[in-house]
Amino acid sequence: MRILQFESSETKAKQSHHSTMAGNRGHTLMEVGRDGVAIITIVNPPVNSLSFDVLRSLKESFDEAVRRDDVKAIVVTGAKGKFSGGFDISAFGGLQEAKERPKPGWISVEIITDTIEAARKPSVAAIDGLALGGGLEVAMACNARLSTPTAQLGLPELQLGIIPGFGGTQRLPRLVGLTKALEIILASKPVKGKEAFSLGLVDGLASPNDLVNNACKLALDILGHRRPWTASLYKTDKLEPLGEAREILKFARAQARKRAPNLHHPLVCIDVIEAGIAAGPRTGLWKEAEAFEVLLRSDACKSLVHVFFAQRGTSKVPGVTDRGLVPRQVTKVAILGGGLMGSGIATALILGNYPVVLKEVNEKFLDAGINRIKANLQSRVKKGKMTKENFEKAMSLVKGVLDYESFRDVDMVIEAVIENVSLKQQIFADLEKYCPPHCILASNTSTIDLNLIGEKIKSQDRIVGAHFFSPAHVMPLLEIVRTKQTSPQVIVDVLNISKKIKKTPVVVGNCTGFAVNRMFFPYTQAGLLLVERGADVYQIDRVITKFGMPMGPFRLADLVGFGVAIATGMQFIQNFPDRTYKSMLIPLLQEDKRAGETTRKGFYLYDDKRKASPDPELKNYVEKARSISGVSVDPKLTKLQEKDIIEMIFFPVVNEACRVLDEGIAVKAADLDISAIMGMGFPPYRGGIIFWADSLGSKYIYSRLEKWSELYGEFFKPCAYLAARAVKGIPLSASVEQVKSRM
Ligand SMILES: NC(=O)c1ccc[n+]([C@@H]2O[C@H](COP(=O)([O-])OP(=O)(O)OC[C@H]3O[C@@H](n4cnc5c(N)ncnc54)[C@H](O)[C@@H]3O)[C@@H](O)[C@H]2O)c1
Ligand SMILES: *[C@@H]1O[C@H](CO)[C@@H](O)[C@H](O)[C@H]1NC(C)=O
Ligand SMILES: *[C@@H]1O[C@H](CO)[C@@H](O)[C@H](O)[C@H]1NC(C)=O
Ligand SMILES: *[C@@H]1O[C@H](CO)[C@@H](O)[C@H](O)[C@H]1NC(C)=O
Ligand SMILES: CC(=O)N[C@H]1CO[C@H](CO)[C@@H](O)[C@@H]1O
Repeated sequence: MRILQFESSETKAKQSHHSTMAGNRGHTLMEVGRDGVAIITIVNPPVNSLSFDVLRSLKESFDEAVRRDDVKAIVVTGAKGKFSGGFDISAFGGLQEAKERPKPGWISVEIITDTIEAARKPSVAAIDGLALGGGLEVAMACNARLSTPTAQLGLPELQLGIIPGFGGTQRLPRLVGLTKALEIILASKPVKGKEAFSLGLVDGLASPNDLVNNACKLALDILGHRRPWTASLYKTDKLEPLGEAREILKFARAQARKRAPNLHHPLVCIDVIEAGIAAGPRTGLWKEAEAFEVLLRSDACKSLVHVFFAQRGTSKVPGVTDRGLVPRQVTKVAILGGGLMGSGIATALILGNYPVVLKEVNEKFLDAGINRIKANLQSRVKKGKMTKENFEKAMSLVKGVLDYESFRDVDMVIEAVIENVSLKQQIFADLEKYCPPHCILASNTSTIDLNLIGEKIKSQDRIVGAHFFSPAHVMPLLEIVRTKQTSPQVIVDVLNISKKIKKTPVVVGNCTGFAVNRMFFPYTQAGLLLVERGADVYQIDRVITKFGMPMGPFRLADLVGFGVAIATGMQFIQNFPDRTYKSMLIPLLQEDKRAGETTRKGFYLYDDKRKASPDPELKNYVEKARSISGVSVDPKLTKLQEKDIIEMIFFPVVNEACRVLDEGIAVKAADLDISAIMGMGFPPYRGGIIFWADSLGSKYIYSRLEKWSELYGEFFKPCAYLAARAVKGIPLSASVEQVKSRM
């Protein structure tokens, strides 16, 4: 191992402090070893993100390294085992509002290209942990790269509505070829060090301990012409000839349009890459800088940056996670019920490395449950997401049982049996008997009141809802449902588990449908109301899909199945009679054995491959439903504009979301944004349900709903929460305190 020897007279560690902005956000450190290699370390915890301060300091360190006679070569690395997580995302807001706007090209041309890549001394990036976004772009500007086999390298910028802005669109294709570069950039998918090496993105691999040492040697080898001194920007050997490149780009454009027809920035990214190939990398760099500036201020970028922070903010719950509580160790989890839900939850847990006990009522059901888990895992093996070896390991974490004997040392139980109150009450009484006193008692119930379930037992502070979405091992959201009695410790514990099993948690209160299903109940309801008054089922679904939802309300009802749809409908009618629209359309279809996709007939007809097509017969059912309701066709609603359809379907959803906030079911508006995106597939580039609503304005939404409630009834009536914000013209995301302060 290389020991850095420092002589205080010769070697001065340099720390830059540029405080032009409020506070200092990171810096670089430079140390020069006896071998004459300057090691520049990026320091900005937790992920060494590239703030303006870091970038300025990086330039200064490079300038100094080039100037100093005792420096022969340069190594760039990141502090504490992480190269860099990329451009500081929290600085986006400042850039968008032009608080700090550096001149275009200051970073990508002046620093990355003309300072780092053009330095008269060779530089090597030593990459451990992660080199993402701007981090990888800095690394690509060095003359060579070494990484650890497990480091993550990628350009995830498109996920944030922008394109790589520090030369990534130009250098990545030149290092790994166009096809692979497009794959990495368009899918925002990082590659591991090992793969990066096989692609030519890095020039060698090293263990974390040898990394910097080997990088220094490599830098000196480059200086001594034993290894090539390469500027990535001018490499051409990996780049396809222009004609071939144009074909690849054409294909990529078609793919991008198909995958996300509403997104513009992936196409801009492809254009910028093409500009560099056709007119040279320097031109490409300037195109990239221009496009970056424009995209940074786009609605998609603002929305996606909001989502980035909102997603990380769901696990911050006032009054719960700010008390200094430490999550307790959970080493073993029991699951009751090996049905669709139970086996999905078990799969999610073993994927998170938790040993699981699965209890069923008899051998037959137990076998079926275990087999479902097996099938879930096998499908991952098939997709290449899991090795055969890890499959065996995962299966060994499950133990099937028929009694409560092995519940004596479990730390958490998740109940996922059929929805039957007296059965669930019996189960919770048994659990209290068999499980240790600290054990968390969770239920996957969607419709039954948790307080009712816990009524018969003493340990109500241990009861919590864990509402997974189906299929539980695939869907990313977990609603953690607390009652008034649930202890903060239990919530902190479940938050910790949800992260380990890679779910995004939202903590919600107890109400019919919790946050997601309650907010989206009016989605189908509004559709039914419009159809009974003359709108077209298939047009509604088309417009809503074009807006960005994975499915319109009718295709979704088919997927869920009318049995479930009617059952949940009843719940809502009971709990919110003032605003449920009672249509007979779904019951009429159900009566005729058209119960949705599983019966191959619902609003659509389904072929062998479950492809949906419109059914001309549907209009007969619509007419029948109409005559039962006694409503007549409104000519205005037969020729709605797309904008009207979108608003008439989603404003009732927004209205219900406002009630969810008003009742304290969700603790903050951003949590509902994430719930809508991860629970219902609301398009993230619109920022989530409330963020989108606020882009239209509370006043506008209120006035539209008010008008429709006069025309079409209570269903549209704007709630008090919405009214209070509309009156003052302030956002729906404004808290009660914020509304008060605007008096
Ligand atoms: N510049 C880019 O184009 C770009 C795009 C996506 C992600 N990233 C970076 O990659 C990192 C890892 O991504 P992930 O999805 O695995 O996230 P993650 O949630 O795993 O993030 C890891 C850590 O980064 C912290 N973090 C969050 N926001 C940050 C910010 N603005 N600046 C610095 N640190 C922040 C988090 O608190 C967390 O501890 C992100 O934190 C982000 O800095 C950069
Ligand atoms: C869970 O809690 C433990 C402490 O009990 C902590 O060490 C760990 O980092 C937490 N995990 C996550 C994913 O937050
Ligand atoms: C609910 O569970 C109880 C207790 O196990 C049982 O007696 C009853 O028949 C069940 N009810 C329904 C509707 O399945
Ligand atoms: C829980 O939700 C149910 C159904 O809406 C309701 O009847 C009950 O009062 C709620 N309990 C609490 C404590 O909020
Ligand atoms: C909300 C929820 O997931 N409920 C499920 C609990 O588990 C049973 C048994 O698998 C399902 O039938 C419920 O739908």
